[in-house]
Amino acid sequence: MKRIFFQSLLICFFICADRQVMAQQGKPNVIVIYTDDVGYGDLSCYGAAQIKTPNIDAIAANGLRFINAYASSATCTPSRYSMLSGEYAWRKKGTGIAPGDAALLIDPAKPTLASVFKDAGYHTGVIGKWHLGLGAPGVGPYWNGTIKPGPIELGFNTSYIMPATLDRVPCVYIDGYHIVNLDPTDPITVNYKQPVGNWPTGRDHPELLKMKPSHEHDQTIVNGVSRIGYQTGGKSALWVDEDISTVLAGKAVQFIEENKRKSFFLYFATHNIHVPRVVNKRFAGKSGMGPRGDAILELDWMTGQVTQTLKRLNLTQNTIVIFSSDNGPVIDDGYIDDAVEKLNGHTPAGALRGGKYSAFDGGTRVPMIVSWPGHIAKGTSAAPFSQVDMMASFAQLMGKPFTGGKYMDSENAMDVLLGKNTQGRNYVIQQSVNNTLSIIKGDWKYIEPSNGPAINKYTNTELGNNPKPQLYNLKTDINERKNLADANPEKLNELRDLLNRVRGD
Ligand code: NG6
Ligand code: CA
Repeated sequence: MKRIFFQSLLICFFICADRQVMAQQGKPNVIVIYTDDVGYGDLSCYGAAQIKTPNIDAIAANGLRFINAYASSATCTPSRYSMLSGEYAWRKKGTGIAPGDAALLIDPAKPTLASVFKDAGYHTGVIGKWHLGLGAPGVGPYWNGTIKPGPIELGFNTSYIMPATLDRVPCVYIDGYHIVNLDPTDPITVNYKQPVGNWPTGRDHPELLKMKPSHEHDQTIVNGVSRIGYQTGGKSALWVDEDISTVLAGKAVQFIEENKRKSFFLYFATHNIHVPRVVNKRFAGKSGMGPRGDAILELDWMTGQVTQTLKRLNLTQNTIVIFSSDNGPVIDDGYIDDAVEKLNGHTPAGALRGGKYSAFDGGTRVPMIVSWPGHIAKGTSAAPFSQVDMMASFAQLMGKPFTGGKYMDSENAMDVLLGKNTQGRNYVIQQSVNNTLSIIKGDWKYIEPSNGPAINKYTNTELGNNPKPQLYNLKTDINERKNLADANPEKLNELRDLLNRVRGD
């Protein structure tokens, strides 16, 4: 009798456990591979002929490749802010390119892309570039102690990040609330206003540099590369640029392995292909295009580490992978790395005008690939998509759709991501580095008048600023050459009014 009871208990346990697994299988895992400064023309699946990105291309071959997908902004911080918060960054002051010691920019009291998943029972993680500030408002990060609030307060269970950019101090990883390998007897000091300590700078000691700055980037030297900002102390915690791809890919693989039996969301924010482009020796010199091309190869390898892990763990069918970029491409972004000299006919922005920082489409129209085998038909989507919609889209998928105007900027575009809706967003808004806004609706794009500079003198990028309103027909003029503002005042007014309405003017 007793035996039968225990046997039935055991059978019941297995049935229940199985049900649980089934329930979890119904919910796909989600991985967002969010790259840094990868342009519309930088991948072979987007037409690049000089460089091969087989692992990224394989995602595209098995998924949906978007040709009208947009980052919200032409620089990193505001694009990430918009994607993770569901609110356009230009609604909040101080969300431009953040210094390395900025305080947390996203309000932890509000839902985020991460909390959408966490609330649905997912294990959530961020690995890689953060660049959204850390620590309390007005205080900032407490480098030598507990660094909070940060990703964890925004809904990430796991956080392994680099605080800002590759070219900004402090050059350390943060695991959870603490700097990795920090020796308490060698505390870290960071300053963005004045020199601290006695570590050499690129300005005073160019002879110590293995990669020299082309503009700015001449402050504290770490690992033979001078950065933006001053740092002293924390020697044992410093990252080694050549190893970052291995470290971050390793963390991503570990995250997937550890959570293979749960539903998980991973925001994998790669450091590639931002400057300084100091790749692992396995990739150095391999592209024939200098460090920028080598960084693309390294990024492709990192992507392959993720997709191969999914395959090995039999998770490919149950995982949505989204691959995209935070802003358009830049060639010389501050270091002498042969990027201009070795372009060799490669066009990082493809057929688009401008690049990173720009109001022209090169600034924000980015590669975006979505795959979920068995659920998303393979192909190309021309539907307009804005990354600000990720949050409401995944809230919908999680069965907790947003209602009302509380998240007014993020709209549910899940059917667009799944390839079921080919119309896409009614309009897309873009923000340039100097906050010039543009709006695209149908074939038309309006760039509001701006007295900002026409060219970024450092990077030699056309910024798209013009004191006069600009109106382009992207269908017939993808390169934004023929300003039709005078010829088509009705369209101009329609788009300007729509932009003003969304902005709340
Ligand atoms: C700019 C830096 C650039 C890069 C960028 C941030 C100068 C002149 N330029 O201010 O090198 O670091 O900030 O890039 O300092 S982003 O992709 O993180 O937005
Ligand atoms: Ca970027």
